[in-house]
Amino acid sequence: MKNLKIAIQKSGRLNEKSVQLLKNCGLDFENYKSSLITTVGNFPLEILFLRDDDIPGYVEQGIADLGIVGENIIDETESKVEYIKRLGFGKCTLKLAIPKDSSIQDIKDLNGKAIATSYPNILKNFLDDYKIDADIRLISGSVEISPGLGLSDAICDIVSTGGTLKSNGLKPFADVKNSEAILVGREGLEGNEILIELVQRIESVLLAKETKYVVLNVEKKNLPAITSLLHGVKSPTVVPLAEEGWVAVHTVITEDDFWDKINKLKAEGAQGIVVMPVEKIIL
Ligand code: PRT
Ligand code: ZN
Repeated sequence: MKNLKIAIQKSGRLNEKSVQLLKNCGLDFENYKSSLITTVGNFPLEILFLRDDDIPGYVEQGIADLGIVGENIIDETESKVEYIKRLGFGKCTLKLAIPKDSSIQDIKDLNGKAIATSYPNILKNFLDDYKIDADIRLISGSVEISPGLGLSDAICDIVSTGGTLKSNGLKPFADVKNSEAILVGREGLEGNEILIELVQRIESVLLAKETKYVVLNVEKKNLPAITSLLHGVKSPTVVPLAEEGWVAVHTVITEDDFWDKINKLKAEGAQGIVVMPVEKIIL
């Protein structure tokens, strides 16, 4: 079968995590910063290293079969690509922001105002939804300094921690779009066996990342209360301890309700709780 090609960011915020995800899928390749393309040794895949802005277009045109790129870039380039999997990293929000002392209070107040952004298409669609007619000024970098320079009344830019806005005297005003890294594919790739295998591996890596392996000790009389709190992959494993009347319980817990679960387990008599990372889960 013909190798698939996947495009990932060459350098920048998504590069490291994209490379790590593919490596965690068991793919063996050299991450040469200087080359544009590398071949995976143990899987029918080639990796293209590109600027993130070029990835959706390459996938749309079929030069790459797959790509890992921020949703913000897919939307801004208005590329026709298939969403295959949300990857849970590169999370950020495209926000409107205004100077701290701005008189703008409502989205309607943006009428006739100048807004600097690197995302003119997404912003235009957002403003159209609110029937706002603003002057969108395209700036390719350092958007956050434009109000201070008198170039705009507001900005529309990517925010993750909010630190950049704050240090430039700006405050977030409205969320335009949430974004995260997405695995996208060209049209017509459905049913491709290499893709199916790759997606299966990605899913097992993502699932494992959200999960912790937990071992705890509990007195047998408290076991029903403990097991009622746990599901495991199928159900928890219970093994006897050398000390009479005690058992060890092995299970997995998801990250989102981790501390809540641990506190409930402690309240029901769990002791010596050991938590370990999980590498992969194959359902
Ligand atoms: O060279 P290339 O074109 O490939 O990269 P790039 O410089 O255009 O993009 P890069 O590497 O900065 O970001 C790649 C992708 O990461 C983006 O398209 C988003 O999907 C995602 N992402 C996640 C972010 C951020 N977080 C982020 N914080 N992209 C940019 N930022 C910038 C933002 O523009 C602002 O300048 O970080 C600043 C704000 O950060 P905070 O933490 O101060 O709020
Ligand atoms: Zn870019």
